[in-house]
Amino acid sequence: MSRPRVPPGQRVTPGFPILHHGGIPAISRRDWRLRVHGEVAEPVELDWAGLTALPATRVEADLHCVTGWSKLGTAWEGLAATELVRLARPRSDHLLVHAPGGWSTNLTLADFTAPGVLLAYRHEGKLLTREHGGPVRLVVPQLYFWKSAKWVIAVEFTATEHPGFWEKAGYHLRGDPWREQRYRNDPAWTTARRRR
Ligand SMILES: Nc1nc2c(c(=O)[nH]1)N[C@H]1C(S)=C(S)[C@@H](COP(=O)(O)O)O[C@H]1N2
Ligand SMILES: [Mo]
Repeated sequence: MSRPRVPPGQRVTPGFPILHHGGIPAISRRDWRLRVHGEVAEPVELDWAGLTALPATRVEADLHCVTGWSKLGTAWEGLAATELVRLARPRSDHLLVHAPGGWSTNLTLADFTAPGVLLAYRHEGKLLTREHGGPVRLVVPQLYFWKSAKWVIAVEFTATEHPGFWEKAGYHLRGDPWREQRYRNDPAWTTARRRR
């Protein structure tokens, strides 16, 4: 049996809304750095040249924002998150993805290394725009789109699970759209009922 393309409680939008907390940080490709640190055997620092010298992966993803819009069939290119994990060799199962201004989101190692998770720098064949998270954003296709951190500057492996920005504000720690894990206390199973 095949499941529907759109998760419960979502509506497809033809546009590409721009959504984030706070302002749009101005990070040039020349100044951008990614640090992979914390509970890792091998801390990693990558700049733009280093990132784009690594083999790129192309992924098609359906995006599901927790506010209710979904955008289907988006194209991304970048470094597979599994490659970063291969380089850094984490010693823990939890991580925080950091953006400027103190914004972060938490992921498990299993979600970070799931198929299709990318440090993306191209979208629909073009370099990623600043509004959508350029120079480099995360794309985590299997979870609500808030987990896809824009303007990624660090990945910090942590010994235990630490809620990120929206997770501290009451959103779910995992955020699986197929199980409608919108808010912290939502059950871990699918309900047909809309909540907002
Ligand atoms: N750094 C950062 N990344 C973020 C956010 C944010 O506030 N800050 N918002 C998230 C949310 S809620 C969504 S829906 C998507 C929106 O990405 P878009 O603006 O490219 O559509 O970015 C996610 N990544
Ligand atoms: Mo969102």
